[in-house]
Amino acid sequence: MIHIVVVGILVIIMAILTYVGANSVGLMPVQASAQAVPIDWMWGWQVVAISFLFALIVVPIFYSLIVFRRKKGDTSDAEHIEGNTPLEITWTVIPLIIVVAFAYMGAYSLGESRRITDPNAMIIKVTARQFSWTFEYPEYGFVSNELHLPVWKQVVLKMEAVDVIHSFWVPEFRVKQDVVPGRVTEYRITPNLVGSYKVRCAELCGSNHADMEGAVIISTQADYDTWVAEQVELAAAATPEGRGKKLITANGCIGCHSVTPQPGVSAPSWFGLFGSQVLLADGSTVTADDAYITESILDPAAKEVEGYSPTIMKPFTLTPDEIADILAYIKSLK
Ligand code: HEC
Ligand SMILES: [Cu+2]
Repeated sequence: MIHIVVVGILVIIMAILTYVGANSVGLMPVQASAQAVPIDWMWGWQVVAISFLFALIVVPIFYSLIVFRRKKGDTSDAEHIEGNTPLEITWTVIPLIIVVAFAYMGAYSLGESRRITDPNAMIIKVTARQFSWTFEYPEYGFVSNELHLPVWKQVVLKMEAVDVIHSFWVPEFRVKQDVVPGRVTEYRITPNLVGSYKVRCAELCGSNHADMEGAVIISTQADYDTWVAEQVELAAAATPEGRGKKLITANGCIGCHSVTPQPGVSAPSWFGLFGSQVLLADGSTVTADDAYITESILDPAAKEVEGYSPTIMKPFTLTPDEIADILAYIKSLK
């Protein structure tokens, strides 16, 4: 009897030490989503159960090894015990209760993590491929290889893979979701902690699976808005119009021309120019099409616009690509 009391006390001490030790090594990364709360709650109880079971096994083993060691010169056999019904019922029923309780807690925390749904959640499209992630912001029409999210705003990721099965996993968010070719899977999260995290692929997907990472940045609404504005600007600058707009500034065209309905300083406005009828100095008209605009840039004096001096604008030497970009920009002015 005394042994059972001593072992019981030792088990409790060992369980507490294991629990404190397990918690102090930081088994989990920081909690960065509202959905992580119910998951961490369940995980907390699992650490309690693990610590107790560990102590329950290890303490009796070491206690027996030390206290019931065979004495020197003792060659007798140990006592033979066969069957103990109450003990067998106990060690079947208690684990059964624990397993059923954890099954319930698992279902409950999964439900809790999905219950938090905001009908106005922001939607972002995620594409997974060997071996990278891309994020499309349909609201703004740009694509990024970093996932930026404002804190405390729910987001729904609509995810699709182009090749094989991947899995979207940000440990700090706790939730994980497979990304499957030919099917759109959803991942709903409410980030709640500003910081930089990483998305990893959690489904072995090929030779560089381990490098399939992407930056996930949770920022304040203001920082997020700044980033969105930058991306919108970058995306616009990457189009032919965007490049054309840069070229007309770089070449000084807007020093004379204007892009609003008002005429420029000493030259016609480009607003609504494309497709319009331009009155020339000799009284004839010409349609402002690709050919006319191209000619006007390369050889401004070829056709004299009524009311303007043909000698003000010097011919420009621009590559066909640059002219195409400028044309695209002029066409967009309407
Ligand atoms: C120094 C002032 C000046 C600059 C700089 C200048 N232009 Fe002009 N541009 C004019 C004037 C003046 C006219 C009209 C005279 C004419 O008939 O040739 C004109 C005419 C044009 C026309 C025909 C417009 C119409 O309404 O029919 C186009 C197109 C044009 N310029 C494009 C450009 C581009 C592109 C650049 C920069 C790469 C540029 N221009 C730079 C003064 C300028
Ligand atoms: Cu992958």
